Amino acid sequence: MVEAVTASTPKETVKRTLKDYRSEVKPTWCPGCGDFGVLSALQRALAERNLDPKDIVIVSGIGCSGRLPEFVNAYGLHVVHGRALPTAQGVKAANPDLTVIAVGGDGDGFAIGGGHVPHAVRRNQDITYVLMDNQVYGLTKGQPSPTTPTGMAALQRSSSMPKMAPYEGVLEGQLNMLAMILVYGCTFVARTFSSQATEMSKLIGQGLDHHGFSFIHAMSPCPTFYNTYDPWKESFVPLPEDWDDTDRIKAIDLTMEEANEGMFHSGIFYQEQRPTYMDKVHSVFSKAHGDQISSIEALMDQYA
Ligand SMILES: Cc1ncc(C[n+]2csc(CCOP(=O)(O)OP(=O)(O)O)c2C)c(N)n1
Ligand code: SF4
Repeated sequence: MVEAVTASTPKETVKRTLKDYRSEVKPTWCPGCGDFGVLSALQRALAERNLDPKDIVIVSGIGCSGRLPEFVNAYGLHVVHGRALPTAQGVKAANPDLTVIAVGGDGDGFAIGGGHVPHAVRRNQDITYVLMDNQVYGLTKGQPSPTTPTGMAALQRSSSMPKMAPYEGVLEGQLNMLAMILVYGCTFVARTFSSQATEMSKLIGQGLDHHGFSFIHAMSPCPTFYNTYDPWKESFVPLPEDWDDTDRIKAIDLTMEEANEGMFHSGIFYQEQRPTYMDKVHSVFSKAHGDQISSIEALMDQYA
């Protein structure tokens, strides 16, 4: 007997697999680049959530890492250097139903784009920012970035410091990205390593599930210009099992200790629930309009 299809009959759910999130463009990264691990971890997190590719927008700035959106079957925006976050916030504000992900490198995010980070964080838009940190400018061939360790002499062939490097290494101080993002007030902060694919995928997924701005510090080596695979394998340790991820001050302290001891913890440093920017916009809207106009969409329709 054929059952009648009614309005209440649930629609057939399409079960997607990993290949549904692969675009036709093959990655152009160097062999062994950590960004391959980040790409597959992100694709896996999307597949596990069975998200419809047409509802996903990935926004990137410029850099090797900035190429990532081309390799994912989803909407992608490859924008001006350092401007992934403002663009991603605009996309989310225009259509809050979309899953919006910003990606990019340490140079893109914390050098030229560094002024945008605190404002994206304090707005707490529901966006996931995957920061692919290789501690170097990869695309432009090996100049030091804001996260290159001070004194690093491995970049001595860098064209930006040809005489200095063999004697002193990198002269500038190294930014502590996680401490900064925690002080800015981020509502979800995690770190992971591209060689630990399962954990990276899990943490990116938890960032996607978080209602608010999530920051994933995805450490992703550049074997061509600054090969950190071996030292990072040694220095990555999971956060303690009894880690309290609701204590922001403790999380900041830990990032300072790490900087002194040359180690990295992986896992969720901090998380809390707070209203997002769009939650607040909707709340203001309903106070201002009461029952007269049911939604922002209805208000906009008046001008259509
Ligand atoms: C306005 C502007 N300034 C400088 C550049 C040159 N540039 C392109 S990518 C880049 C840095 C890339 O480093 P990072 O963001 O760490 O990404 P990676 O290539 O390491 O993934 C720079 C300085 C540019 N494209 N546009
Ligand atoms: S230069 Fe470095 S960051 Fe860029 S693709 Fe090659 S390995 Fe990756």
